[in-house]
Amino acid sequence: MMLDGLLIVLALFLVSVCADSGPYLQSSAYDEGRFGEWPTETYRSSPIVGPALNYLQHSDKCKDGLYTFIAPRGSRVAHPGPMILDQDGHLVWTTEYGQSYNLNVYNYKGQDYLTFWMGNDGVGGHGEGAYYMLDSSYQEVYKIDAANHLPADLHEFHMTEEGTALITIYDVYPADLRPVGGLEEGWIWDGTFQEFDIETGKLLFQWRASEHFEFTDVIRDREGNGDSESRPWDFFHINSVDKDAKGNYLISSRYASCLTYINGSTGAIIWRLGGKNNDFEDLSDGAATDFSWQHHARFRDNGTAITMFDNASRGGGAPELTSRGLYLDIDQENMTVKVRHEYWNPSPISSQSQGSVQLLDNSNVLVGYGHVPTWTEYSIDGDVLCDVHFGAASGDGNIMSYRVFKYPWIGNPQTSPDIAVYQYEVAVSWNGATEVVTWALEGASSNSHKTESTKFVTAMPKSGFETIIPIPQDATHKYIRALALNSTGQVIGSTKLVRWDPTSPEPVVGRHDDKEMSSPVRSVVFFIVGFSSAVLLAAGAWLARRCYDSRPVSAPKDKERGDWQPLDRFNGDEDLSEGEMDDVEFSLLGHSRASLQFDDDFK
Ligand SMILES: *[C@@H]1O[C@H](CO)[C@@H](O)[C@H](O)[C@H]1NC(C)=O
Ligand SMILES: *[C@@H]1O[C@H](CO)[C@@H](O)[C@H](O)[C@H]1NC(C)=O
Ligand SMILES: *[C@@H]1O[C@H](CO)[C@@H](O)[C@H](O)[C@H]1NC(C)=O
Ligand SMILES: *[C@@H]1O[C@H](CO)[C@@H](O)[C@H](O)[C@H]1NC(C)=O
Ligand SMILES: CC(=O)N[C@H]1CO[C@H](CO)[C@@H](O)[C@@H]1O
Repeated sequence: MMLDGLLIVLALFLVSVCADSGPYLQSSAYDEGRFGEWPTETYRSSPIVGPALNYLQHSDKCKDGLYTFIAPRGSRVAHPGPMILDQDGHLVWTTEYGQSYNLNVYNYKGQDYLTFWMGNDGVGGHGEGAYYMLDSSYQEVYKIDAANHLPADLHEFHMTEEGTALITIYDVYPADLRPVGGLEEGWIWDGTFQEFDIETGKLLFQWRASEHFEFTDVIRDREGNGDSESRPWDFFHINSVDKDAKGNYLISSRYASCLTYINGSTGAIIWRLGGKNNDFEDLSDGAATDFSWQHHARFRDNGTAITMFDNASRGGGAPELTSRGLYLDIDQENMTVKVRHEYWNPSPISSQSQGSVQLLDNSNVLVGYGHVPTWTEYSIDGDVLCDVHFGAASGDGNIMSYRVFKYPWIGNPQTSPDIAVYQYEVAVSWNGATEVVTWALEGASSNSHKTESTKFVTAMPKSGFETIIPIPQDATHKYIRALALNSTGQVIGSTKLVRWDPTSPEPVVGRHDDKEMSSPVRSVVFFIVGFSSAVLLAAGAWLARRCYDSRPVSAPKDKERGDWQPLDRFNGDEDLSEGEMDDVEFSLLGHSRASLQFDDDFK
């Protein structure tokens, strides 16, 4: 049974595994940290570094054509930034934005946007920054700050049905802390949220926890904070905001271990679920209300249910308590709550911060484990379908993604593809392009850029982030370029025309120009229809044979690149000892080092 499963997985990955060397399958070497805490995928045509994943479980039921959206960060992530991965675990897009959070997709005015937070995340376990909205060509269209000159916090950016945005803010605010043994003139980080109009920035609603909560309502005590403006007490720790059809809000307070339902016109508390002032009768013997330090609370099923990530432990507090995804039925009339489903990882995870729960359209449930570099896709009933690591299980909290989501996505970058040619192989990639189905090589005798002088050489189906295309031994062209073809065989992009000399000891790399717009290419139906099937079949057979010969999937994947040299000196350095690794990473991170001073009780 197990073997059958493995064979199926092997077959699934056979083609896609070829160009990119990952993902790994049930690799203990990976989880023991033998490829480093942050195993990466490196490429020949691009200096971009992608994550290498380890699939502990895999099922066709997770193959829904959706993309996975993560923002890996932490001191061990060499090139942090938002990342899109395809359903086989290959990188689709990333840009080194730095430590970013909460990568999501929202449809706004008929267009899909990537949304994520960027800023200084070293401010007391939350952040001061802004949200960015990138369109399908990865251009920054909106940069969103909070209203009233407040900095946007990293924990929430949620768009409502009406096209307004909900964001969280941690505002330094004076407070009388005598009820909790503090000063009369003490200081707090006030848990604040706003709803505003994205287009105009007009503030529609603002709410502050200190106006509605007593300081004695929360679970976390002051822990030495609150005596000065430079060291406020984060008493509430707001970390999610949702809005229902009635116009009221659902917020999550990590430090009160409760969810609160808030009147959308007055801001008054309507009810609280969990924590010290729970208003619900728990029909599941406590299992529906004993959540703690939770994240990402969302109304579901038109307000009759709630999902959340129940961390169960905080900042190393109780590592024996296991985090779970939680799907609750709530009856707001009779004030009862019961567990509909729980989502438990097969190898118990105690995530000390962050995390998310997403209900997918096919009714699967995606749980992101926040502080732990894992995401798991469950059936609605809680059976594990796919269990994926994006950092070594032996790691120590240096790789995390605040939340993890899956969405459909179409990316048409404004850059053009990248190419590298060495001996009789071409490597080609196009950061962010989702519509490429086939790569076609063209040869030319000069680089005069006259398209009439280029001739078709060969073609390969796109596989992974980077596709390797063998050049036929009888080719005699002096110049080579690769054309990107979409599913209807039309050319949607072209690399530079690069010099090809199979006897050259150096690879030739043709990188796109960072500032360029789409390069002009012939917009005609290429050879692909008809002729293409023959090419694709031959290519597929070649690809399958090549993979089978060279890559025994059960063994730890070696990162041997033959005579190819990595473009970036960090690339392919997975064999460095731990000590050497530190130096490389920190010199690369350089400027962003200051923002890596995490609060010990982060998020
Ligand atoms: C919210 O407050 C308004 C104004 O006081 C009140 O009319 C309404 O019933 C409240 N809504 C809920 C759900 O309590
Ligand atoms: C959703 O809930 C609202 C308010 O409770 C109700 O008016 C509406 O009919 C519900 N919609 C659906 C589709 O059930
Ligand atoms: C509340 O309880 C009553 C009595 O058990 C029941 O008839 C009613 O349907 C319940 N309300 C909801 C919203 O389920
Ligand atoms: C392929 O690209 C062409 C040219 O951009 C476009 O007109 C066509 O709609 C694309 N085909 C698909 C299936 O997207
Ligand atoms: C599921 C789980 O482990 N729940 C725990 C959440 O935290 C509270 C308080 O620490 C525990 O009592 C629960 O057992």
